[in-house]
Amino acid sequence: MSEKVYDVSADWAGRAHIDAAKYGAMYEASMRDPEAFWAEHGRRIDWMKPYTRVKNTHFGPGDVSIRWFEDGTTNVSHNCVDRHLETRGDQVAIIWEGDDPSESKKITYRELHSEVCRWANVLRNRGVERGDRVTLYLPMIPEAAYAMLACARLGAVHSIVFGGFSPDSLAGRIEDCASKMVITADEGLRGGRKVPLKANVDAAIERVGGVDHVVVVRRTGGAVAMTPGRDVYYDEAAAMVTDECPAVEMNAEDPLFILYTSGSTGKPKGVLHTTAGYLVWASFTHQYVFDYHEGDIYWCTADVGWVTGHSYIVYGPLANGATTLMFEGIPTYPSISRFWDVVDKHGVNIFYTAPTAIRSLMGAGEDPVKRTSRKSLRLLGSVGEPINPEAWEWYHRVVGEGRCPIVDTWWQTETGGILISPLPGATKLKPGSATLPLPGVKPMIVDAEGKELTGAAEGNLCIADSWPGQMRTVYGDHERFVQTYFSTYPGKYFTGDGCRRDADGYYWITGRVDDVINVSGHRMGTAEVESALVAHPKVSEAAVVGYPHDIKGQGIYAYVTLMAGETPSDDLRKELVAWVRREIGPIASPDLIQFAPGLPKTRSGKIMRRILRKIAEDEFGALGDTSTLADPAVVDDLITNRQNKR
Ligand code: 6R9
Repeated sequence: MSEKVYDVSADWAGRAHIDAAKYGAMYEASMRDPEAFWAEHGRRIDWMKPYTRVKNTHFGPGDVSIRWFEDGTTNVSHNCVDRHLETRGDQVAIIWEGDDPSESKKITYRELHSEVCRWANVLRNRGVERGDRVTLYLPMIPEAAYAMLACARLGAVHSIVFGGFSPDSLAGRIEDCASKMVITADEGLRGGRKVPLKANVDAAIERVGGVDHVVVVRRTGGAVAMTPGRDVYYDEAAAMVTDECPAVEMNAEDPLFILYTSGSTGKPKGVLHTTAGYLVWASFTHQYVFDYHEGDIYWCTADVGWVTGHSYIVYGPLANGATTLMFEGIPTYPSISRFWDVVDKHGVNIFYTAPTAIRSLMGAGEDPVKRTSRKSLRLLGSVGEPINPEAWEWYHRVVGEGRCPIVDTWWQTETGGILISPLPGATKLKPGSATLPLPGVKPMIVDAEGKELTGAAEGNLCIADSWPGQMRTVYGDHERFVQTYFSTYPGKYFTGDGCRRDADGYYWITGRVDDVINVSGHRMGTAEVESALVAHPKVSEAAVVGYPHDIKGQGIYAYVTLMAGETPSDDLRKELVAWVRREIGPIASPDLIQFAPGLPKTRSGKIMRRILRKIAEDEFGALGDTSTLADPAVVDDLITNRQNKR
């Protein structure tokens, strides 16, 4: 816990959209009269038919339904593209920086319009209509943004699957939302290595039916199998269509996209975001949190496969007419200075990344940073997991040379955009704290029984009322939405995060309190990894927990009980890691596997994860009450054979 406070500098307070007084007034207005506040701010996007109703939201008990601007109509693609043509048609919309530093290009808003329309026509010619689901499995190339905006233009609902997911994971997501079309590339390129995207799509489609069309972008030009009648190269299809395509008039509450995310139980949930509220939230938060001004070069290093890429590479920045940088590669290729080389090459002013990247670069020392200029940088951002004060200070002192404020932005796939964050011209910074709620956001800390804790307190983080960017439902399963988010503490949205509020009202997120682990800023459900492990023929039982990891934040620790007759070995460990990578994807690889003859269970057979977590965390003295264990001896064995002892 750091007690250091960084004041807002005078030039920031003077130049920013929002200073401390304005933040206070906006926050107060948004709490006093949300209707009036959002009636005003909803106008930041273009409407085809203006709304007359602003907020119609219910958190239960009973009715859980969330509607914003519900009688208005608009189109997201119009807002991110067409409406900028008159004022900034020749301004760069997207700077693309390839995996290889020799490859980069700039796409103006006028070119973006032409590309998006062409894409929309290719999709429409293959039967994509309003409401249809389209799965995207793409590398970080401009075509990812074109395809997203083309779906939005037609009113189709995109579901992006991160390119690091396995064919099985992809198949599950295609099936869950019944996509008839998949958009992919021949191969991806990351850190000089090829990713067989099209081959993965083929393998996924073998497992699920219903996909009529696969559109393939040529990225590497590598040879891939093409199924006649089903598969088409994008460039060949695009040559047959025009670059004019009207944007379909959509209702504010029509679905915009589905994004699958891991929870504590079951398979990943299809988080559903809708049209207008989402876009208002993405653009409002992008402008104010990053203090975006006309002409700024803005770079978010996320992948479009995650929500950060949706809201802060594509929708928020483009709705604001910004220049957004899209990076195909990784921070360490071809050298560990790559991030800062790209900053210098394109004159980046605003830079937004994840703590795990900062921690891994920190490990290589200051020289790779210091041999670059970085004088264009004005603001730094952090997202995905708590940033430890050491990494914060390094980011501030070394990367930002002490002159750039850091916005530590707390939010979730479910929230659509940032909810708790400093505003750089308004908020004093405390390293490690996400600081204060944005206007329109009402955080509440509750104890285990759901009682609200006021003042300085630590407990579970809920949000007491709706904001426009909130998810609307779990695709195809509204009951699961209600159960997951509104039943633990009835009448409140429960985030799944633990949180402390200090005497200044600052929020410090302490991490997940459910069975979700956060590996390098990516959410992983322990239940998913467990079910992958027990699917292996030699495994009888598995329990997975998180443990502190210097670079990744949390690592994946798996306790595995083998079938009778199987012998533990390092080879089997490797085999199980490879198995999980194949089942879910590389991001789910267990870091440590401990073979355990038995798992600690209650007499009724429930695995006592609390004990497994403590052992993985090396806190043997704090196992708590073990009197309900069916067989206390298993704990001694677990401690004796703990992996990676410190
Ligand atoms: C945007 C995103 C959400 C979970 C969230 C929390 C953790 C994200 C954070 C943070 C502390 C921050 N998280 N940002 N924890 N400080 N600034 O990451 O969405 O992938 O859904 O993850 O990530 O635990 O609940 P998502």
